[in-house]
Amino acid sequence: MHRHTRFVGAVGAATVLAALLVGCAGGSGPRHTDSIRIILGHGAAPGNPRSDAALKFEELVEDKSGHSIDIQILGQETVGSDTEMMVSVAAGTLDMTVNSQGPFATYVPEAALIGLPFLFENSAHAHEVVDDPEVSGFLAQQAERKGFHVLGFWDNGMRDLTNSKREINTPEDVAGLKIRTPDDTMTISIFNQLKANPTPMAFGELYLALKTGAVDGQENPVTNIKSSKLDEVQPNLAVTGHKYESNPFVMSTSRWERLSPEQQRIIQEAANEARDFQRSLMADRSTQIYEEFEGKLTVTHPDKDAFREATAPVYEEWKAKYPEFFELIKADADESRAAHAEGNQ
Ligand code: TK8
Repeated sequence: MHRHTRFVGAVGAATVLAALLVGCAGGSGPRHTDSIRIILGHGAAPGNPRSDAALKFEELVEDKSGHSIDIQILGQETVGSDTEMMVSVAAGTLDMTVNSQGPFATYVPEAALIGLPFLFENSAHAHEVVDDPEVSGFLAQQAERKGFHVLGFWDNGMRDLTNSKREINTPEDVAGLKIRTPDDTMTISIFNQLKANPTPMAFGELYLALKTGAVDGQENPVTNIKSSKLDEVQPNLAVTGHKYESNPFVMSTSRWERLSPEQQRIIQEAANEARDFQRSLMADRSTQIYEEFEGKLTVTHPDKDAFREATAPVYEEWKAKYPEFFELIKADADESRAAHAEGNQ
C-alpha cells in the first residue's frame, strides 16, 4: 500500500513536470522545442502606460524571437509589491520587473537622487539626464553587483500631490498632513521638510488607506492616480511636480547570464523600443488626464518657487550622503535645463 502510494506520487510528479514543460513551450505562436519562458512582474494597473508597454515588450520579444522566447506578464502586484518583486528578482525567483525608483534605490541608493525635489522641469528633461551613459551606466554597474541587470529606465513621471483635507497652495498647507509615500527615502526626506507626516506603504494598499482616511493624501503622477482610481477618493489635486521618478526595468543577473547573446540582443532591443513607447504614452495620456481632472477635482497650481525653497535642505542632506553622484546628476540637469524650461506642465 505504502509502496503503491509512492508510485502514484511519482507518476503524479512526472505528470506535473510534463505539463510544466509543455507550458514552457507554449505561448501564442508556433511552438519551439527550445523555447524559454521569462516572467515579468510589475505593479501598475491595467490601462497604465507601464502596463501597456509591458504588453508591447511581450509582443516585441515574441515577434523578434519567432516565439522562441515567451514573456509572461504578472502585473498589478500579483507577485508582490514593488519592494517584494525586487527581493524576488535579486533571489532569482522572479525573472524581471519594471519597478519603482524607491525600491530600486534600496539596492542602488544613488538612484534616489533622480527624485531630488524640482531637479527636472519635466519628463523630457529627466530622460535626457537618466539616459546619459554616465548616469545610467553608473546605476547599472551598481545594480549588477546586487544581482540586477538593468534593461533601461521607463518613465514614472512628474509627481503631484492629492489629499482629502484641503486645497494646497503653499508649503504650509502640506504641514501636518499624513501623506503616503512609496518605499522611497527621498520622498520621505521631502515630506519631512514640508512638515507633513510621511507614511511609506505599498501602492496596492493605497486606495483603501485613502478611502478609510488612514492617510490624508498621497503623491504620484496623474497617470497612476487615474489608472488606480485614486481620484475617486481624493478631491484635491495640487499640481506640484515636486519630483520625477523613473521605473527601472531590471532582470535577474543570473537569468540574464543564462541567455544566449542572441536572446540578450532581442530582449535589450525590445526593452528599448518598449521604453520609448511607454514614455510617449506617458506624455500623451498625462495631458488628457490633467484636462479631465481640471473638470472633476479641485485642482490648484501652487507656486513652485515656494516649494523649491521649502525643500532646499533636501539637497544638502543628499549631497552629504552621495557627493559624487550628486555632483554628476546636478551638473547634468543644470546643463540641459534651458532646453526644457518651456513646456512645463
Ligand atoms: C505602482 C507604483 C507606483 C509608484 C508608487 O507600481 O508606489 O507610488 O509611483 O508607480 O510603483
